[in-house]
Amino acid sequence: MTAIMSALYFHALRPQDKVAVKPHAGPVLHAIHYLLGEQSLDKMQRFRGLDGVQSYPSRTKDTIPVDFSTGSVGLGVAVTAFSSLVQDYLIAHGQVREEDAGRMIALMGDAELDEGNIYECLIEGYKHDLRNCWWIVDYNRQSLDATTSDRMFRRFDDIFETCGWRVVTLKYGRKQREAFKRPGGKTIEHWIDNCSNADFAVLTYQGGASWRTRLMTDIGSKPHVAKLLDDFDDDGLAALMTNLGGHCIETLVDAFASADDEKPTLFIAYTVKGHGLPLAGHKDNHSGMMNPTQMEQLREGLGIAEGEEWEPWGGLGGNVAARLKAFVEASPIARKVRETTVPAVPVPRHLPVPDGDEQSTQAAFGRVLLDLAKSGEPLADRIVTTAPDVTQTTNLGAFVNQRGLFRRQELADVFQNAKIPSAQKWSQHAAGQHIELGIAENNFFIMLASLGLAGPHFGTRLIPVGTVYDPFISRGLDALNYGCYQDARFLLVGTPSGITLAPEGGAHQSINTPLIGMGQPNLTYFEPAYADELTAMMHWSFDHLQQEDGGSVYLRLSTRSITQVTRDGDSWKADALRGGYWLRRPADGAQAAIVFSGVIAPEALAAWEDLVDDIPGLGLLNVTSPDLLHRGWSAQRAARWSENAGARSHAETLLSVLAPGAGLVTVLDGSPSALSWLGGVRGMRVSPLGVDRFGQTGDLPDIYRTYRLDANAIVDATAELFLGE
Ligand SMILES: Cc1ncc(C[n+]2csc(CCOP(=O)(O)OP(=O)(O)O)c2C)c(N)n1
Ligand SMILES: [Mg+2]
Repeated sequence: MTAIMSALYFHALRPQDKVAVKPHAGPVLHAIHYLLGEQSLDKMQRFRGLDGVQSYPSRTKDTIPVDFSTGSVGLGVAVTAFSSLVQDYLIAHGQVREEDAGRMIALMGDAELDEGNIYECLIEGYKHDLRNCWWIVDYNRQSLDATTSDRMFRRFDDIFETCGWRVVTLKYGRKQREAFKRPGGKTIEHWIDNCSNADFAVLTYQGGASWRTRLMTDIGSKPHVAKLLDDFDDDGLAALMTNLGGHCIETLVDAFASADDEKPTLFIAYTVKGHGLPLAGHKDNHSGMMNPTQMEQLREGLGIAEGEEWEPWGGLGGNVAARLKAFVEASPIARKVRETTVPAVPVPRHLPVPDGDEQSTQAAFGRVLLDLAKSGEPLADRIVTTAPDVTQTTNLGAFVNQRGLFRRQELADVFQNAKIPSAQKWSQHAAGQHIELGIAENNFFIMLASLGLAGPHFGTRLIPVGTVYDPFISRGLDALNYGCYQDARFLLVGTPSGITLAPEGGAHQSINTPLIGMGQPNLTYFEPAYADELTAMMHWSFDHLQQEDGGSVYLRLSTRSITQVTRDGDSWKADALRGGYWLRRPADGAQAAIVFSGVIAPEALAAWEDLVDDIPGLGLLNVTSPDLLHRGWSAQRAARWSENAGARSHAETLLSVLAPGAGLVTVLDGSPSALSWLGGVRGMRVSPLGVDRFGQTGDLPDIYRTYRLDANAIVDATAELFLGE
């Protein structure tokens, strides 16, 4: 990676290019910035320690410019392709100039090619006519555990070329190519080509003498070979045999220069893992550490005096050091475009609440977006919607009808042209604001991550809104985490959700997504029951996505149409946006409350009405965000050990109206543990209802009864609080 990154950062990179550096090459990136004077000695010395250089490049925690965080292999590769699509979107929308288009580059390991998300990305990239993307493979034929399979040799060429990529293989370094031209050289080249990965690794580890013995045994009798080998001493022979393309600066520089158009390009740079070190080639070297003697030998070999290990130009004579310093300071990385803070897109003061006595949160979501699309608000122009083949069934359709699908080259809606009636316009053009993806949720989440980094990456904001069937969040979960880890900003809508999707059956009914919403950092999860709650949450989200200390938002919605409540003013709203509000306020010191989230509201309300005469002052708490309530509560507990002690959490404020020993019945269409923890806030008894086994098909009343989510179950659970065990 040192040679690859030297050639890239000090030669080939352009100021507007962005690079995802594979996790284990993080130290090289930091070393480059150390040479530039942009990384401190202190942080370098504390590599992998608290406040030191992060083990893997991190956008949010490292202080040098990091274009993409990496760590989960495969994702840092695919993200570059999606960022290139985002760049194309911004160019088409006049937010970035074509001449400022950068290359999105991934530096990757060969074992990353085993990750399925790479191939999902290749297919999606081809559909969207991907350009300006380079993937550079450190092809050391080693993964973590061992050497990789020989059978894949050259298969990658076919796969990538099929998907429209150019493949540039850098197999031999300059020294090798020169030797191959000499008498006997072709025979050695042929031998290398047929050598297995494992054999090559073993010989590399063993060194020059072993190379000689093996080559003499295999091909020593062929014309001129013995003579050619004799021209090299053992060290020279080892250096020749491992002078692969990826270690040769000239070869790398030429290869990068050869790809000077916008065609996506895969560079397969052959390397040896641990090149130049005593553990080179050993299959167990993945976590290999050199011992102190080996470190000393390395230092001496590089001509660096003891105590000068951290000297940026250590080991070089004065003249060479000065020239190298000047070279580095004038190199492309020094001219790299730096990220700046981008002004926020104004959020309208008010979003109209969709009307209708009966509504589902999913339909209301579609209406809010449609109204925005028609509104002429600047915010509407920055919204980009995306979905993995579920645009229509998640109610994005109306927005897409208004704003069109995005595609660089116009593509007419053939059905529309043929005058065949259809509710959904499907014309694609450069001004479109919806990016339709194939059914691969990993791609969807990496797309959201890329869109959500438009501000820092391209200096212009987008407001990404993505919809996915709630259960299939799990399919793209690592990619969702990846987006959040780099603080990309997007609005994620998981819909429909829960066993409320009754006739659809267990495979489509999400159960644990509330826990995902609660557990995922940098993502605020809301579960609205009513259309006005949803509208308030969307309004809040459009602002939150753009705040310096904001984050992404996840809305868990439903297709179940429920009767809306009549409101007495707006006083509920502030509390709803903090995680919960009393839909029916309890009497001071009340002995019990029903606590619910989301679509189960009618059942909770019916149970409350059933019980309120028997349990005077019974409360009905609508938890709009188990996530915010829990975060606030645990943050307040943690704050007891810091300066902010004393501030009461919203959960505690809400529950403090009840009697200290009151009982709670909690209920939601999802894992009961999303709400049952509320009992711990003030030490109350809890009877938790929810779903903790797989669902199945059925009519809604049957399903609610079977899974104990109906009003009767809530009434029973409340009664049990008073009757005891
Ligand atoms: C998704 C994921 N699974 C597992 C790992 C653990 N891991 C780190 S590096 C690695 C193998 C890397 O091999 P390769 O990509 O060829 O890189 P090399 O170390 O050979 O340069 C693995 C399995 C990870 N980082 N991410
Ligand atoms: Mg490898």
